[in-house]
Amino acid sequence: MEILNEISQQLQKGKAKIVKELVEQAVAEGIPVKSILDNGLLKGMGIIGEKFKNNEVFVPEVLVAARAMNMGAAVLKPLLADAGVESGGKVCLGTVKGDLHDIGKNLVKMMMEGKGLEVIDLGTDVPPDKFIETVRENNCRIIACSALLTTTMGVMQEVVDAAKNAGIRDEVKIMIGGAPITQAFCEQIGADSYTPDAATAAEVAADFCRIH
Ligand code: B1M
Repeated sequence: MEILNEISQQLQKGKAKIVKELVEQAVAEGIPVKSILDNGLLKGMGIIGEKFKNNEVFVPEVLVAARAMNMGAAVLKPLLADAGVESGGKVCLGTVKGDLHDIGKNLVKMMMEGKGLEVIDLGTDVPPDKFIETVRENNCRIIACSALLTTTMGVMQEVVDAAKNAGIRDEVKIMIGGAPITQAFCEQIGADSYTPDAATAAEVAADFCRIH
């Protein structure tokens, strides 16, 4: 669809205001929210990612594209929430220590809230102890960690160890995700779940909290 292509193009140029307006227009035209997300916003971000990898664009361009992505996603957020779903459990979510990538984490948050879960968003650069402290203070049932760097994914092992050391490992499910994460890594560090995308993460989290 032409408008989805336009969203992708404008996102790549970092035109946040235009992206927001185009997303609003796509919603008004009745295009499914998931399609706007996948074929507009995420498609554009994927192309920027490839260009970043190939040194065709640099950090400033990626940052403005990320801002456009977040503004477009914010329009979709209320539409992802299932009306009338009661809060079914608390999730403590963050990008791990040393890692500042938050676009995937923000999507996970949106999708989880759409499933009726209450998400405590700790932001980025979150040390293991902060996850544990938040679980204790808020009685969270899930710790959800995101990492985008191969140099920070090891912090997820520290989160699992910190939960064990704090004596709360049996009370909390630990979910992990992010581009470098795999099922094998999940098993290796003793986490409970790896999911490849935000929508699946929300489904698994809802299952852990036994709400559907
Ligand atoms: Co960064 N960066 N970056 N970056 N950046 C990557 C990740 C990289 C792959 C680019 C590349 O070289 N090809 C590379 C990592 C290489 C590696 O580790 N092997 C990289 C690098 C090297 C860096 C810096 C070191 C660059 C530098 O400064 N020299 C630096 C590190 C800063 C830091 O964190 N300490 C850096 C900085 C940045 C920006 C600040 C410029 C910006 C971040 C802006 C922001 O997040 N607010 C940025 C971006 C945007 C990217 C790319 C281009 C896009 C990432 C993204 O947002 N994707 C990325 C290249 C790429 O991925 N192709 C790259 C879209 C997002 C929706 O996907 O987060 O994967 P993602 O989320 C997915 C799934 O992974 C999943 O759900 C989402 C889909 O539904 N998911 C979960 C995510 N978390 C989950 C948790 C779950 C379940 C699923 O359960 C809990």
